[in-house]
Amino acid sequence: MNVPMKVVSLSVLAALALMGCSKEEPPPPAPVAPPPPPPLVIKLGHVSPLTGPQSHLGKDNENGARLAVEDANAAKIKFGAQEVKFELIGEDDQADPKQGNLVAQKFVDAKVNAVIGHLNSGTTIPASKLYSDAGIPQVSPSATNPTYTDQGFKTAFRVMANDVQQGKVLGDYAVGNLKAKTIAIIDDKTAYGEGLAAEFKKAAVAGGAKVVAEEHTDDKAVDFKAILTKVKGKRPDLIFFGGMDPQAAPMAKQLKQLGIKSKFLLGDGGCTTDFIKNAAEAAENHYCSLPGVPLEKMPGGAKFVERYKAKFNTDIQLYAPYAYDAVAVVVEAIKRAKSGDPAKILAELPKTNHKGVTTTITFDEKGDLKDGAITLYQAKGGKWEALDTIGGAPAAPEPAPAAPVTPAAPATGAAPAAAAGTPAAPAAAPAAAPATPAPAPAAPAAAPAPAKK
Ligand code: ABU
Repeated sequence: MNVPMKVVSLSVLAALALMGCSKEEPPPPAPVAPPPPPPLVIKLGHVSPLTGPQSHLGKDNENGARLAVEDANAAKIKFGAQEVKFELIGEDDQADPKQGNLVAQKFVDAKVNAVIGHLNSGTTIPASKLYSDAGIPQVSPSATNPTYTDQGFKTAFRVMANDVQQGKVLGDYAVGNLKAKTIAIIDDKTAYGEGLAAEFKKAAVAGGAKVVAEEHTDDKAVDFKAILTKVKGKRPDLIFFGGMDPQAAPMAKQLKQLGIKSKFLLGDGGCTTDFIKNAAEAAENHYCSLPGVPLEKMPGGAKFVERYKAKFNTDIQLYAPYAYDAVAVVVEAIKRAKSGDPAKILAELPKTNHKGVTTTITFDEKGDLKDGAITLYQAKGGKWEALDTIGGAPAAPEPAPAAPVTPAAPATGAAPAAAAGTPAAPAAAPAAAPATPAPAPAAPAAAPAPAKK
């Protein structure tokens, strides 16, 4: 019995010893960082015509917006520890007001944080009521009818000059520069075409021109021979068309076929790469206007052209840089708000002061671009050449010539300051940037006239 008792006692002692050891505090666990919160996804609705005659313009807008969203995501914006991810939801409104409202309702139901669009005034204006009712910020890159921002909606903004400005410039130019005394006006009965034609007429008549014909078509028509034959009988010095390039290009061809020698003047809807391509030799010498400065004079124009072409393997049609800027001002507002809440974005948008691709963007109290410019172009040798730019941000003052400096002998052997005795570098004034060869027809070659008021 003794031996087993000894064994038991030793076992008990060993167990107690072990228990004594296990009473020691275990090492504290290494601190584990809490997992980062999931990214904040900000949904930006983009809407333009992606099917139908204006699909090339709609795609152009969407491309510009996509590039801006890519850039915003590449910037890896964070609110505290939370990463912000921007998602572009692209929709097609077919340039049709009814379809535009359906898309707008879809965006409202999806609770998008902001809308970029629509492209057309005819869709932008009715849809803006839905966005206003839902408190969703809307920035149109291209809708130019003044009604859009005249309605008093706190949600409505645009990043290009409107048609009150554009119509006046066109009317003044027709009378003052093109010396038109008799004018025929054709429009496509859309909010844009009709509105621009009305503003053009106001200015042309005020300048002393006589309107000898007023005709209307629509934004699906391609045969204008009946209208043009009537117009021909009035022998106008100039024909103005308020509408888009799917109509403007065949109209130019038919003008030529009918032997009509009148000057042909278009607004921005006809001032496109496709007008030149589709009207071909019938485009030659015709005129158009486009809100903004020529692409190669935009602050970020040259780089944008390069990136756009590299990414989409096509030329800019018209509004892509404006769509880029429209996204960028929303992204900037979101950054300032540190929130994707539409109400907070809306509180920030009026404070916008954004150095964009197209210009420095600030808004007036209605949501219109301040200091918008309008540029006039003429079709020459298969591209739009800039003639003159009216308005725009005041040019930066010329730098004062640097006072002659006698370089002092450096006391320490350091190289003299590089600026000593050399003229000061000119301030970066976008409108004064040297013209570069136009890579896209929408980016015409050298503009002879500087921006002026
Ligand atoms: N700005 C011309 C094309 C777009 C619009 O309908 O206003």
